[in-house]
Amino acid sequence: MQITALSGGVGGARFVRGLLRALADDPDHEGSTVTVVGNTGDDITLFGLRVCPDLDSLLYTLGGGVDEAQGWGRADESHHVMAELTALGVPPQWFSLGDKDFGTHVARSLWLGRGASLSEATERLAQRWGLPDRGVRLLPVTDAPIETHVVVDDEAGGERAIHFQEWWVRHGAALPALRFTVAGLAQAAPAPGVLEAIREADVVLLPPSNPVVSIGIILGVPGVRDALRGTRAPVVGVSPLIAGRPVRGHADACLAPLGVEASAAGVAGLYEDLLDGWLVDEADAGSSYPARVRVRSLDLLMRDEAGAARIARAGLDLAAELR
Ligand code: GDP
Ligand code: FO1
Ligand code: CA
Repeated sequence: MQITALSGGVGGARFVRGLLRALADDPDHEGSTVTVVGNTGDDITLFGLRVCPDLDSLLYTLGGGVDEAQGWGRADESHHVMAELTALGVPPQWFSLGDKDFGTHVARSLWLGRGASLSEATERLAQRWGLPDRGVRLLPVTDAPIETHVVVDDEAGGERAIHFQEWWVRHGAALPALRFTVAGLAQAAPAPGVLEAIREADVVLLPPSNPVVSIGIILGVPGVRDALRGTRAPVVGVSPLIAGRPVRGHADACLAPLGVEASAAGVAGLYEDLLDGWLVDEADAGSSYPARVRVRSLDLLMRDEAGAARIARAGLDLAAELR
């Protein structure tokens, strides 16, 4: 079976790790392949290096090297390079990169600088993390450099755009977002294999990633929505909100400027006609959902890999019902 998942960083990576566990535990899914289309709107150039947070969360989580508590960055990290950059007064200091993490950014930037595409650089990193051996292919949604920016009020009664990471990390998403823009999106084509992975999938999964700045960015790359509308595969999503709140992070602050209710039903509406099935937490079983969407409720907390596998299995079961 060919499974395609669109994913952001921490939440998506944990879900995909559970999906791999569910597939490994089920003999019926012997030989299944998983293609993960990763969000690149979070990407940022720092200290002259290209940093791809969501791709790196996916690489480290699926490769077994992630700082489990954070869901991003490497386990057992040190920060000597950052300390030296701080001593040298080199900004920014609000985005903390670990020493091992710097290795990823130096290698990726070197390869890109020599003319490799982001897909090619990502493939080399995926090999280092053993993803092919796990039947996983990780594709950036596009090879074109895109960046999500957040438009906020400036002090003079006007507006200014800041990089998503500055809004999310430096300001903790506390500055009210007026709207999101994605620099470079109009020129962005889906990376090689992305549209085929959606069109030829047996199942397309939307993990409980941030619906606006993770899944939303992927859907905004020209061609992706049409491919999702055109695929014969059932599209099954997992709500990132439980009882009206994100499990972590600030997805509610991302939904507000879109005028979308911070709820499982609100997010289902945001995915509108793309969604065939929707997994919601038991707390949200009683809400009303778009008529065309088949809803299943279950405990939607991924407390550990087994919990994520349980949810992934429910998603595959719902997809089988919908096929
Ligand atoms: P990011 O790019 O690092 O922000 O990660 P994602 O966009 O992939 O996922 C972030 C989303 O995952 C947040 O909106 C969380 O609410 C959601 N999330 C994290 N853990 C869980 C969980 O255990 N269950 C569910 N349903 N959602 C979760
Ligand atoms: N998140 C933070 O809250 N603080 C940080 O200092 C930070 C550093 C960082 C470095 C590399 C990386 O790949 C991710 C990092 N993140 C940090 C998380 C990052 O903002 C999130 O993973 C997502 O991009 C948010 O959707
Ligand atoms: Ca992200």
